[in-house]
Amino acid sequence: MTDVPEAARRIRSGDPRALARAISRIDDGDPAVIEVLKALHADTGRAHVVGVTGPPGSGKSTLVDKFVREYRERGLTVGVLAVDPSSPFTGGAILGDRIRMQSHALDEGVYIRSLATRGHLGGLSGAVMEAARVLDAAGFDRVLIETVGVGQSEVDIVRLADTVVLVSVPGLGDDIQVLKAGIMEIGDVFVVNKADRDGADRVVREIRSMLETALVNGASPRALSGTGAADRGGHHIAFAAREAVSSHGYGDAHGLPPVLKTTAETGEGVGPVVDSVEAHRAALAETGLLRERRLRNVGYELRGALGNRLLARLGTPDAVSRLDRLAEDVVEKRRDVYEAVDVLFEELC
Ligand SMILES: Nc1nc2c(ncn2[C@@H]2O[C@H](COP(=O)(O)OP(=O)(O)OP(=O)(O)O)[C@@H](O)[C@H]2O)c(=O)[nH]1
Ligand SMILES: [Mg+2]
Repeated sequence: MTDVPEAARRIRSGDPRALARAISRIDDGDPAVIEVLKALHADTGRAHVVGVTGPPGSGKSTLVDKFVREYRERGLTVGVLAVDPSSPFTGGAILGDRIRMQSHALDEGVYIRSLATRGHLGGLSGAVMEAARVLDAAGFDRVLIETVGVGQSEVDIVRLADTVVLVSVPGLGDDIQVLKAGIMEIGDVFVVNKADRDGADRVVREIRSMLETALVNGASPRALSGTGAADRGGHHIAFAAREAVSSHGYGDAHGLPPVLKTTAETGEGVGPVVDSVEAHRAALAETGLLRERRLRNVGYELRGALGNRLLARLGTPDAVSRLDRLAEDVVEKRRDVYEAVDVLFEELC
């Protein structure tokens, strides 16, 4: 049994053991944690959530480690979630992450945790959202979420974060194409890491020209402002509110989001990235887009949660046999598919 008020109190006070416990329960999909999350709800919404995504091995963890340092120097506290959806492949990386984490181990203003999200009902993004809320309630000023940007996970981070840092590296060849396809919807701050390698300037130019092309091709403020464009992200504040944006130093004079080079290993270039994230944060707040973005993200979350609940109901023995009987009805031509769905929907909702 969990003493809910006590667990919530300890989380609010930032007790690392209470944080670890709650996040483990989220990770394991233990429904008992829901009461704790409910008790914390009123304490959430203060942290700025920054998603860091990009291809495997692009240096995200190294960068995040440097972001943490930079934020600590600026007097801000930081919670970090490293999402590891496919442990067989990233086992080594997790080990590397552990070593990096140790440099902050004695700092109370930092909490770092990886998430494997075994069997969470709400899927990966549901668990990450919940864990981020726990860190938010614990009072961390910034919550950084690292996810590997492959396929859908890039999109997921857009649905979780207030600001998305998209990391790329020189020498990936075709991967820039992958980036191209989703680039407009994803990044608020573009980082080309491993700038110590050949080709970084070329990648910067390529990203800039893609963003410019997108701007010229009618990336209208309306379509990108977050209203009426639910699925395309509504992400580019730079396109959406240029005056407010430039007054905060986010983006350039043409309304393009920043594209910056870093060498995460040495920390070179990291300060300006954090400046850009902070400028984006200020601009979001100023223009009202922060609220819009959060409304949209919670909308996704609600839809996902409802879908999961319905799926869970479909999995009960009663529902399974009902479904089997309806399938029989369809095959025997007693009902058509649409009628069968109507019946199921009526019974389940
Ligand atoms: N040359 C160079 N290597 C770097 C730089 N940043 C990171 N690396 C190296 O790139 C490798 C991967 O770095 P990580 O930080 O683990 O990359 P990641 O994106 O977190 O990797 P996954 O989480 O496995 O996707 C490590 O060997 C780092 O030391 C950099 O700026 N320059
Ligand atoms: Mg990593």
